[in-house]
Formats: sequence, structure tokens, C-alpha cells
Amino acid sequence: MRASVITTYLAATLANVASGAAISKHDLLDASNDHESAKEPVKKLIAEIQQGLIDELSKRGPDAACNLDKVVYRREYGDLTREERLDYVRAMQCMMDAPAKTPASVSPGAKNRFDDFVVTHIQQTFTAHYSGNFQAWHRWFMHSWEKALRDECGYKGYQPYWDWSKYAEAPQDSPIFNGEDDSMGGNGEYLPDFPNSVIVLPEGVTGDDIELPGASAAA
Ligand SMILES: [Cu+2]
Repeated sequence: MRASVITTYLAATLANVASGAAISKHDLLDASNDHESAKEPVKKLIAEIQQGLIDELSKRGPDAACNLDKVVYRREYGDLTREERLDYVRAMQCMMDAPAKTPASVSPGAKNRFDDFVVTHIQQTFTAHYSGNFQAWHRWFMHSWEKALRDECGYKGYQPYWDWSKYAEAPQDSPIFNGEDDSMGGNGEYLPDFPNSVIVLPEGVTGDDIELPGASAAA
């Protein structure tokens, strides 16, 4: 699967950047052929970065504006409990039920609070992407989304993330896309004749054996 090759390429790249070593053709070949082993250096790198942050924040003491007591943890979607996932889904739907703040003159398509964030991302893509703003802009964007979920929809957790490398071989089976009521939805039905599609999906796991949540209940 192409996704796993990209994952392992990134894993190898990150690992080599971290160690300061040059990336050889051999490393890339190894990474593209060995998905599992390529994850280990990335896990190690993440653990080192987290420990470095904890060490740094520990030194600051309780009176610092940003200190260890104020750190929040964002977890992988699959590591949330079922109750936590359901709370996230509920809060997301709450945002979709709340009216947009974006004026129609800015985007008539923004109908709800979820759309506000979609529109903001679409409209600022060409300045937020392809530039040095990329990481800072997205961190602020996700923080704003997380804050809106909590402040406006009573979400109790923090923004989860998706470690797609964990599920690259079968994303349709992952907790985030398995179609259960505590997921973000399923794979949808395969559309064999979709002439205007830019991306033509291969038949297979996108077959009609997978349905969106609620589809079977409604049938
Ligand atoms: Cu973006």
C-alpha cells in the first residue's frame, strides 16, 4: 500500500535527521520494505522530545505562565476510552448543529461552527501552507478548534490525533474509520461509476460491504 511506504520513508527521514546522519538509498529501501522496524526510531524520537519538554517545564516552577501543571495531553484516537470517543463525536456534532460565525459575505457555504473551521482552512491554505507559517498556523488552528469544542460544546477531553501509521495497512478497521458509533464514519459504499471524480478509487476494501454508521439501522 502506498501509504505505508510514505510512512516508512518519513520515519526513516525523521530518524536520520534526528541523529544527524545522512540518509542513504539503502536506508530508504530498508524503510520501504520494513514498515514495523521503521516505526521504532520515530517512537524513540517522540519519547525524547516529550522528555525534553517535561525536563524544560519542570525547571520553570509553579509560578511560570507555562508550566508542567498546565500541560494537556493529546492522545491517539484509538487510545481514548469508548466514552471519551463518544464525547468527542457528540461535541463534533454539537459544533455542526451550532450556527456559523463566518459572515455570508465571507463564505455563504459556512452554515455551522464546523464549517467555520473548514472555510478558514480553505481560505488560508495558500498562505498557511507552502510557507514557514505552516506548523505555527496549524497549531493555533487546532488549539482554536479544541477550545471551541470544550468551551462551546462541553467537550471534556483534548483534541485527539490520528496515528495513521498504526493503521496504514487497513484504515477501514481503525477506531477512527471503522464505522462504529464512536468513530468518525466508515469507508462508504463503493461507487463503480463516478465520472467526475478526480481520484478513482480501486475496487476492493471500498466495496459495498462497508457502510456508513446508521446506514444498516436505517435500511
Ligand atoms: Cu492545512
